[in-house]
Amino acid sequence: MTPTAKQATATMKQQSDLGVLGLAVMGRNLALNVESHDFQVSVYNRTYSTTDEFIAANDGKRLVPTRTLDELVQSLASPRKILLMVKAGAAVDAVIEQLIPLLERGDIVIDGGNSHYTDTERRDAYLTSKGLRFIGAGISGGEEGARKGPSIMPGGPTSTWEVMQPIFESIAAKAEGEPCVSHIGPGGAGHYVKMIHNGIEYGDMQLICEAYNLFKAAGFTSDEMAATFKRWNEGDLQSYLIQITGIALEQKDPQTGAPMVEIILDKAGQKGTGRWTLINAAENAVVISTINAAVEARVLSALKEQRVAASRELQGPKANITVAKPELVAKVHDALYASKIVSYAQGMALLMTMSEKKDWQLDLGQIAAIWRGGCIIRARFLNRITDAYRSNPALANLMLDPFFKGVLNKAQQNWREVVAMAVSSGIAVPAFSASLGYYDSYRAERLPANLLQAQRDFFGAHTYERVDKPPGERFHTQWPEVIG
Ligand code: 2AM
Repeated sequence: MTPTAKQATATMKQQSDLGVLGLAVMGRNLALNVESHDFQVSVYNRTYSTTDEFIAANDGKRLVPTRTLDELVQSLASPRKILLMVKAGAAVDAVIEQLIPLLERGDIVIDGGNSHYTDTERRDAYLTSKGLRFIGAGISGGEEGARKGPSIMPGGPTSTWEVMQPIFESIAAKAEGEPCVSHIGPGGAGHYVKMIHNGIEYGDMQLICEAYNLFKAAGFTSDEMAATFKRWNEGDLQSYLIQITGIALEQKDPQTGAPMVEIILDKAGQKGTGRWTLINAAENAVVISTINAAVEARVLSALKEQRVAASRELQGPKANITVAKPELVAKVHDALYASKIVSYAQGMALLMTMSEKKDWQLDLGQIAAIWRGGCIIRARFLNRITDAYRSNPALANLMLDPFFKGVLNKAQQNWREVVAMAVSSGIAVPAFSASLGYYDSYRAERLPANLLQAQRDFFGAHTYERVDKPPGERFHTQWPEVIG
């Protein structure tokens, strides 16, 4: 035994504070993170060799390997706390079924995977009916976040949250000294908020890609682009995604010496949380056009073979960006910032709608606050979102907050010019233009929906309201008959 192992053994408790079930990379890193905060952690993996390797690689730590679920359960202090880090879907249900007969009343199961919130609601009701307690916790931050401090979005009863609070708060990322975790709401609220986080992440990523694409069309080198993103990371666009974009753009391919990014195939994958967000928004009639554009951009990117063929068939203009580089950088900055605000405004509107529908009482300011650290969308400007909802919790739309309104009003001219430039150069900017379309629709006193209502009344006698009569009073016109 090494001296550190001896030392650790001496401080080992009889029973562990937490069990981690599932030792893929997220589970392993979370177990190490919890252990590093003075907790003793029991670990279990279906395939024992993984547990064995994990323990061997972490000699001397307060980790207890267990071979069976029974052994895992017996190794935990009461009330037992078991963090499931298994693949979302059927595996979660399978593991829960196996745990139920082994657990005692009041024990706590936490699902830390990317489960769909409706699955979480179902499991919450099921486990509650068995006298057990359940937390559905969205965990964001990838491998590194899991190890060093993720953003955690736990949903479940307040009393269960209170039991988990010390562990969650100690392992979460810290932003300006505050842990990036707080009780989101009951049932599926935590996994729901994590889903929206991922949708927003899709939007942020696509917007950055559109900025890059414009720079590329304007003849920027990768190093010039890298320098631009690095500079932006010092200002109001500061965020993890801008930061890693700057670093990625200056990376060279060791084999060819070419910029790494240009060697990577332009065919994006997705795991589905963005799509879930779209489905939920459609079900609730909330517009999230920026996230929608981002998800669809990935879908279109995956049609690489079709796109290559179509590029020889369908015509477009020659890219013609004549603006001087520093001026272009300033304009694209504004387009990106404004589009990003719109994307968050849409995401927040969806959160607010669902909060009301489900009576989750989501604290939007607090949600933005726990996204400031640990997670993929961490960014300086989230402080502004927190401030916006703290000063006006009933804010109808984030764009109307005095700070964001000021930014949008200042940026809108450049934003339009960027979209116009892209359109006239034949460069697709689906997320920039979806955001601008939302902005222009939302701020329009009068939309062409009057004509739409006329059409509906024409073919379907759907009736309409009049501008000169009180709301709710319905009218119908005898439209001329259409011949043929
Ligand atoms: P494994 O190493 O035995 O495959 C991510 O896939 C994690 O989920 C892994 O730790 C994996 O265990 C675990 N996992 C997947 N399906 C499972 C199941 N039905 N029961 C238990 N663990 C499962």
